[in-house]
Amino acid sequence: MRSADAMEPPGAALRHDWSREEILALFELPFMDLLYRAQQVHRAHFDPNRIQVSTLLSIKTGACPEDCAYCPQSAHHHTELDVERLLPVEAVVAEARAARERGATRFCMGAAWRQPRDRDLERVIEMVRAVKAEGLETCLTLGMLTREQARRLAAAGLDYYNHNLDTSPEFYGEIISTRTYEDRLQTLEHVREAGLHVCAGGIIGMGESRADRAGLLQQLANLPKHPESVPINLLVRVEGTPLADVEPPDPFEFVRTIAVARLLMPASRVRLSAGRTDMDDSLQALCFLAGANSIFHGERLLTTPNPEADRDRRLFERLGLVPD
Ligand code: SAM
Ligand code: DTB
Ligand code: SF4
Repeated sequence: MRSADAMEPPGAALRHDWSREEILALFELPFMDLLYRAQQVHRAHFDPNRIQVSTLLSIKTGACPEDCAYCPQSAHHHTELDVERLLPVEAVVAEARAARERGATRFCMGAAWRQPRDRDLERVIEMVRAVKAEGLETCLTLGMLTREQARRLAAAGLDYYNHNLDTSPEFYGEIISTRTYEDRLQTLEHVREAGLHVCAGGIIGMGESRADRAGLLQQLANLPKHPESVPINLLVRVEGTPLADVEPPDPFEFVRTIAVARLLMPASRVRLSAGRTDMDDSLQALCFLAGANSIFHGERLLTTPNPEADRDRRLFERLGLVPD
């Protein structure tokens, strides 16, 4: 095993051969050393004062056949949620325009599907074309994709596809039973092969161990190519889901996870994703210091609240952060 001290200096070639032990050694560094290293690597690849801003919209909400234990949209759980069919294209475009006016550069559309039907994909493709025409980058998260579906989306001009691994292969079975880890890896392969940018990350705070957090990051970093975007979500605990009462993680452990993601995937955007409403401004600032350089902006994620636009604007001002 290589010790954490024997790592390459910032700016060295990207690696895809991380062992679980090496990653755990990073997690175990004294907090100040870990953050210092993460900040060094961050500065070697990015302007540390700039941040990418995406906005999310749920284009089809709830009644999902999958049983993801964290998710308010699963039909297996009893949450208070207004189920909504696939939105009309015009409604999506209106939301995209509003997001652009609030400073977003990427518009991410999410659907509560196991996988899209080809018929639904037609309308989603229209959405991608229309949102792009508004001058925004596009991202979709629709569940599993076949090779052919990924190709069709790429041909339509889609920029990013989000598909999360969520957790380690070992813990995965505690969270989802209706699709396998291998299914998820296969979708990521189809997305990559189609030439789309990959957005893949996971969720912290589901009762997983540090070894599981290391396992998630190992899977992401050891993909043949690092995802361009790595969302790290703090579980939003929603009443009616099996994870509603899980103990929240130590906030510093969350920051450590961001820092390790930054060290393993130096050139990727690490997104401080769900869970910001449960964080105060200092904790968010620590996440940015640890290497997070992307957020979801706007008062809703897919179905749960996100910080108010004004609060984010003030936070950016106080920290001197400039949206990309
Ligand atoms: N149905 C598609 C799928 O699962 O791939 C796309 C939408 S799904 C809501 C997108 C991602 O949101 C999930 O993979 C999960 O990582 C994240 N997510 C869902 N519920 C969450 C929660 N309560 N807290 C944090 N992240 C959550
Ligand atoms: C991601 O990693 N997080 C976003 C996005 N990708 C699709 C979704 C977060 C969802 C949080 C729960 C909700 O609002 O329903
Ligand atoms: Fe369905 Fe996606 Fe929620 Fe899982 S995470 S229940 S697949 S919407």
